[in-house]
Amino acid sequence: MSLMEWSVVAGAVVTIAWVNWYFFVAGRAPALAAVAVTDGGTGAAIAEVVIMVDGGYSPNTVRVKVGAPVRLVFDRKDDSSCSEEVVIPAFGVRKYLPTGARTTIEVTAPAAGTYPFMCGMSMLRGTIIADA
Ligand SMILES: [Cu+2]
Repeated sequence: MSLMEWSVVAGAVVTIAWVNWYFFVAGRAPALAAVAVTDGGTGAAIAEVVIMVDGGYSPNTVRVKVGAPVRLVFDRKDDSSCSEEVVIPAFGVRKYLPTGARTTIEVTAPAAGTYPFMCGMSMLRGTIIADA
């Protein structure tokens, strides 16, 4: 093959690699451990994690401890009607998220397992993973 042909092949390989990375790796925000902060009122440690809502949830996976209350702070940036509501079925939560504001939802996982959360239409999705 000529140098020109080799460079076309190399370009295609790089493009394919990038596309795979973009869709299969970059799109998945890493699981983020909930950060413990101290509750000023009771002095008890409570985990808190900020989840940015902007066409999706970032991070979209949150790790929590079974039996420990955790504050999910939804920080909504976009104004698409899709993300205006967040639903956490396992906890009976359905909450409106105003754009440009932080909405705090406190949950306590009763048992180890995964608890999905999603927008009102189940298009945007995230997962709470509870470990003992
Ligand atoms: Cu939606």
